[in-house]
Amino acid sequence: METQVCIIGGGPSGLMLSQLLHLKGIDTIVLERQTRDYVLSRIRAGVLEAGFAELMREAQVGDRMDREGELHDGVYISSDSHMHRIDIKRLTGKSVMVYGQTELTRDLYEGRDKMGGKVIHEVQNVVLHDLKTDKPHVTYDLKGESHRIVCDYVIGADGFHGVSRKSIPEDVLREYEKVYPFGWLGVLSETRPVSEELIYARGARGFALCSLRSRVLSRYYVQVPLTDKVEEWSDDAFWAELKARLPEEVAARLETGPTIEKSIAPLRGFVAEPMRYGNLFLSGDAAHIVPPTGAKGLNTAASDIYYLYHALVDHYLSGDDTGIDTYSEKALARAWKTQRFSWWLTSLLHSFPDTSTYDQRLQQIELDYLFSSEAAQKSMAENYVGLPF
Ligand code: RFL
Ligand code: PHB
Repeated sequence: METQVCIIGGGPSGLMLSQLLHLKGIDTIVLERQTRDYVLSRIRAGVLEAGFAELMREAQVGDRMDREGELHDGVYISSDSHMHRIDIKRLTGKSVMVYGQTELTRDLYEGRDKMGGKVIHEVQNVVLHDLKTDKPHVTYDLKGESHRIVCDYVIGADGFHGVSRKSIPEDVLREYEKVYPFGWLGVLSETRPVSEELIYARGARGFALCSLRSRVLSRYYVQVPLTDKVEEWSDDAFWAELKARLPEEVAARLETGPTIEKSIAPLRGFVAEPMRYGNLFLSGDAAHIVPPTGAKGLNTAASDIYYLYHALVDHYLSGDDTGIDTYSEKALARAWKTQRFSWWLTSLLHSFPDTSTYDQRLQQIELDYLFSSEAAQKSMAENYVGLPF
């Protein structure tokens, strides 16, 4: 088989790029290891930056998001019993869109189906070849048969555990990593959200987050030690811990019920450089991971796609390779800024084991400063709503 752009990974970044390029007449094939149902069963991100929502509309898959998603103009930060609202809309002129990754991925698959996009599921043993040449190729197995795709460019959109990043020689790739000494235990429950806007809560017992997917579906998280096992957390224990970390008046109105999903995700910051090797371009989690505080993971994947989309359109439609040649530099500059923001918000709101009293006081002072300074709030708001692409 032949195509112009072979995309490894049918997660949100791979599908979005495929959809956008198709609309400009550029041919792509997406190779995905899992079934579609499996990809759609993953509960992940929930908050989209304004720029991402715009990209969904440009990809002609934004209608349901605009109908069912919720625009949020602010976010709460609580510290023990004190609640402070950061007025994102007033400070930046923009809002964020609350719309789940599951829904957005479903919309992208439907968009691909409608346009006859080529997405091949359940591929195995994907191997990238000749990346330094003008005609790289990708081999894979499907139902016991071997296949080969010849292309101009390979896009590594295959997540943190994919093959693409590992195809870059060790003496070229540099990796930067920060592993946090805790994880997030998250649940989804068919209950009315405790707050119309998200609450990021810092408390003596650790961090908690109140988020939502709709008026009747809540998403909550609590910080837990890495040694905790999800099976050891009963629903009752989860609700009790969440309540203990929220301001009393919020805890008092928390609606509880059976959880329909429960999982623990470790927190990590990771960046791989460069994001280009020959004619392979990495995007999204294949190149960088952030801790979920601040909801930047999926949004940073989207900014990579924005740069790649424009770079490839300029190459194919105008013969201009500037975007291709500057992709790694531009994407990394923005990805590092989201690392900084996620690290800052994580450091501000979590309890760190073995922390000194000096560090605890500094954390409190940093929060006091945020609550009292318009400039500090503006800085937080501009990062939360999304830095420009
Ligand atoms: P994805 O979504 O991981 O998709 C990559 C796709 O590639 C496939 N794949 C392969 N396909 C072919 N051959 C191979 N060898 C392959 N290896 C892998 C995989 O099956 C998959 O379908 O990466 P993408 O598209 O870059 O999107 C990134 C986002 O998914 C990610 O940044 C966010 O979900 C991160 N994240 C969160 N971000 C937020 O902004 N807010 C959140 O609340 C949030 N929660 C989370 C998260 C990530 C999690 N992970 C990765 C464990 C919660 C979790 C549990
Ligand atoms: C979520 O709704 O899953 C969510 C929201 C905000 C975050 C992380 C996760 O910072």
